[in-house]
Amino acid sequence: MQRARDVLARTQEADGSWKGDYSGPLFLSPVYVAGLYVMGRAPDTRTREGLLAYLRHHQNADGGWGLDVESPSLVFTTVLNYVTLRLLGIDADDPGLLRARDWFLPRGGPLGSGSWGKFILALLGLYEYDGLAPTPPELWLLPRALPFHPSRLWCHCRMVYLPMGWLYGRRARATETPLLAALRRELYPLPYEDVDWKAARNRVAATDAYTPRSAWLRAVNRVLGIHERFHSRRLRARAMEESLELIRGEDEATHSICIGPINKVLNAVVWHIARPDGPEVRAHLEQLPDYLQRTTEGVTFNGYNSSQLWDTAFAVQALVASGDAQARDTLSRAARFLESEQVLEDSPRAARNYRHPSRGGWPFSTRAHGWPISDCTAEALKACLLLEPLGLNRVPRERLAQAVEFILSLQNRDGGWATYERMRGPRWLERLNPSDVFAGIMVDASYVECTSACVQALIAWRGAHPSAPVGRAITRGVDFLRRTQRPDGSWEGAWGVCFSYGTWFAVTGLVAGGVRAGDPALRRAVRFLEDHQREDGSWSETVQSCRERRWVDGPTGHAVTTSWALLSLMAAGEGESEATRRGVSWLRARQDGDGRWPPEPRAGVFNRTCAIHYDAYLRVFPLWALAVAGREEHRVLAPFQG
Ligand code: LAN
Repeated sequence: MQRARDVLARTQEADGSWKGDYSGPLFLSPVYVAGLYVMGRAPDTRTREGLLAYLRHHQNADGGWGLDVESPSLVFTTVLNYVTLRLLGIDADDPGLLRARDWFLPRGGPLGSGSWGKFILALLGLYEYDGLAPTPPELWLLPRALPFHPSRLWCHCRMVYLPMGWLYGRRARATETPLLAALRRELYPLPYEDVDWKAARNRVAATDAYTPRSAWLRAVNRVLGIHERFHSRRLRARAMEESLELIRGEDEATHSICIGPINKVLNAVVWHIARPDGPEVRAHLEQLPDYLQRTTEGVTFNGYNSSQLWDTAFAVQALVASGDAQARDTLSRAARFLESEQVLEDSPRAARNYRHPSRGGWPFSTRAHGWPISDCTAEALKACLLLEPLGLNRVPRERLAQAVEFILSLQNRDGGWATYERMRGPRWLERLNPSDVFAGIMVDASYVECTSACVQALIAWRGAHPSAPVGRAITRGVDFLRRTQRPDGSWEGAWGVCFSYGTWFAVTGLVAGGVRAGDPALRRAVRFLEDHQREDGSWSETVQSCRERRWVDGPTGHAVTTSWALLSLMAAGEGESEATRRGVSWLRARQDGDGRWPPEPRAGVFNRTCAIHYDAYLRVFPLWALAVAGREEHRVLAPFQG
């Protein structure tokens, strides 16, 4: 534990946070490079070389690229990364590119790509807009009360489709160059002129069709296609203005960082076209490098501007569990970071921009990012409340109370919590998911992770302020956790891999909520985990679990999975069991001499298909599990237990 604590202390940033690699997806760098190209720009030499090295490193043996660095090849990412290498100056007869072409041509090239790939190619002039499912900006002008108004979509989804709608309305297209003309010849299995674009709308290769297009979606696309043929110009102009205004709102609320990597780039392209060389473009270009990540394998585009707040909140909890006396300096610097990153006001013109009030919340990365999240707020609040009795918390009481208000304002009618907002749209909207490659992107629904974190934070708050009116919210949250247990005793995680992650949240949430060891729900969870323990005492789960929605082991044990399993077992009252003892021995034996655990597959995921790297998890969760195992009372949140 001491060595693991030292590793955390050594890797802390000057501002008190932990800032690490948040890479993994392989569709983000292409959006970045394509966006720059449309804007008549290119990455600087060092970045260019890094991007090339990274893409070369992560080309699969079959010649393609996966959705993420661990996934089998998709047409979407193979075609986009092929184009990226070409835009960065690699020749078409490069052996790596020849292998890529051999992989994607039999699958139709761009014609087989998931829909977002087609859109980026259209922007580059490598695909015709006629071959896209329409994304008319007029949807924003529909009455807000309609269940499918875009403001009801999950914020990440609506913020991607907002600039897409504007760019679609404009039929935006890069200035023609000889390279683009050559690419149109290289990418397709038939001459570009002979492509049947209408038919191409409905085409998608089997590798890219994770979420099949429903009959509903096909019908909606037909209606939108008819609208596109006959739409009124005046209405289009108004819709374009409205979209641009909302894009401006997003830029203002996020200091041009934007909610995520895709709308970051697309908004920049929108401004490049709407106001070339205007102040908006300059502001965007200044923030773009925030998303670049230098790794030992080269340079890539991160999934967020950072994961700093999230990692810091967890690091604090692990360090406190391991004994604060040895980590006071580290904790005190972390406390300063937590203090400086709370969002203190609502975003500008919040209602106009369909934004939920933000005051009191914490974001995933930094305050400047401007989008606070339910569970990030909850984990930060838990961390502050743990620091309070140590005399290290710096967030004043009124501001902690605002965080509690923020959490309460986000509870859904089903008792659970979603991510950034309350659930706004009906569940059937998921049937209209047009992305092909992702699942669960349409509505922000309740998740076990967010719900557990919020329940635990409210319980911690009540521990410090017994008269706080949070009892009903807690009870409803606990009911939600109970209701979502699967028949096999597990919970399915949405943002980490997968059942071990979900079960850790659910069990610790239930136990914090007063559910006692021996309760049938906990007993079933314990049985589930014991059933998945490996011969050597470890647990192992891969992102394939999320894709297939059943537990899939990796070839070796994983320290992060093992830690989640152990933390669950100990919280459920199994601190002295044989399974726990064997798991702890495995975890200890796995630690290196310098206090680290060896690298292992990615433990983060989103939208059920894409793996993402949480750099701090390997430093935080094993320490946390060992810390709890070393205590007499194997409790996870000793001070708060309800
Ligand atoms: C994230 C990052 C943080 C994450 C947690 C807070 C850990 C989670 O508990 C709730 C969901 C959330 C906020 C989350 C949602 C999906 C995100 C935003 C990401 C995984 C980071 C990147 C991903 C985003 C959707 C990537 C862009 C792709 C699209 C499909 C729009």
